[in-house]
Amino acid sequence: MKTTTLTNPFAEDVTKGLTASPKFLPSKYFYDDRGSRIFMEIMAMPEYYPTGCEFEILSQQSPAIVNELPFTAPFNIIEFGCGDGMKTKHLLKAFMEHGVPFTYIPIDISQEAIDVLEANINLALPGIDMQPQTGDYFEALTGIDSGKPALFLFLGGNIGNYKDAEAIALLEKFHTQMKAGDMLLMGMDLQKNPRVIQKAYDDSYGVTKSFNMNLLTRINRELDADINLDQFDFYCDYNPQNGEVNSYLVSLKKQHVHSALLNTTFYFEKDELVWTELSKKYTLESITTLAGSAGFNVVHNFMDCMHYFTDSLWIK
Ligand code: AVJ
Repeated sequence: MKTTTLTNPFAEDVTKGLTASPKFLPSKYFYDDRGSRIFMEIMAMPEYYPTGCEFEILSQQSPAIVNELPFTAPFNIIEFGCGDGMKTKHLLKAFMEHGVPFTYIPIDISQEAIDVLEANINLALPGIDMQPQTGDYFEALTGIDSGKPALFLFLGGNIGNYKDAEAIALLEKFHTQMKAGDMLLMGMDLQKNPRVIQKAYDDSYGVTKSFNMNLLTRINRELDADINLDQFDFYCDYNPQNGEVNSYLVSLKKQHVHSALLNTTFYFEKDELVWTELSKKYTLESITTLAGSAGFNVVHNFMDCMHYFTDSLWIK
């Protein structure tokens, strides 16, 4: 086997996922440069309500969120997967008006995202004390002054991509990095009329389809494969009984695809599924349970006026 395949997590995960039964591809690989642009198109669709809901919460309720925080001495605001900062900026503005000094530490895997965020935030909030970090969430944390109280931010509903056991494991990692009295604000999508959720994930423009198909484009480009995109379709379904949106690629015929880089052939049956993403929807009750499983208490749920989405404030 070529050494590149041993040190390339994408190559390893694709090999694992496409030889498994049932097949899967991890949703974190959606976000190469093209995938990130397609995700911005998704966020701009009126059917994809979470973005607008969280924007409403943070633009209207940031002063109320600030009021729930007990910090009276300088503290850190540490944001995981910060994106472009357009939503966070409202919260930071409320903290600046509140007057207790803080350092804003956004962490993202993408240098491009950090550069855009830094420019946006400096323009909107001149004089803010900001120390952006690029890289892995937990590696970045090791360089931070942990003596100060901290507010952790995990916005956008990204926790919904994790199965329950994985979500608890991630939250326990957050918990280990926090001191008693530190807080976590988590964006979480709520269960609602199933049609509303179905429309947000199975849009008629085909944007979510191309978001998923981009995984195949990435395999072709990065693993030198010969996948014919016309031979695959996209399918997704929302199950209101367990709150899960599951997304899939579907092989439209019995076929095989070859990766020259991996020197491997992958076999697909007609109508075989490749699971690509879980987007979990919560109830206020399941949020309390999840928080408790990871050692947190829920302080308050800040919801939009439709009660579609919550920024859930937790304390250690
Ligand atoms: C970025 C993980 C919050 O699950 O709603 C959007 C990604 N997938 N449409 C979500 C996504 C399909 C999104 N998150």
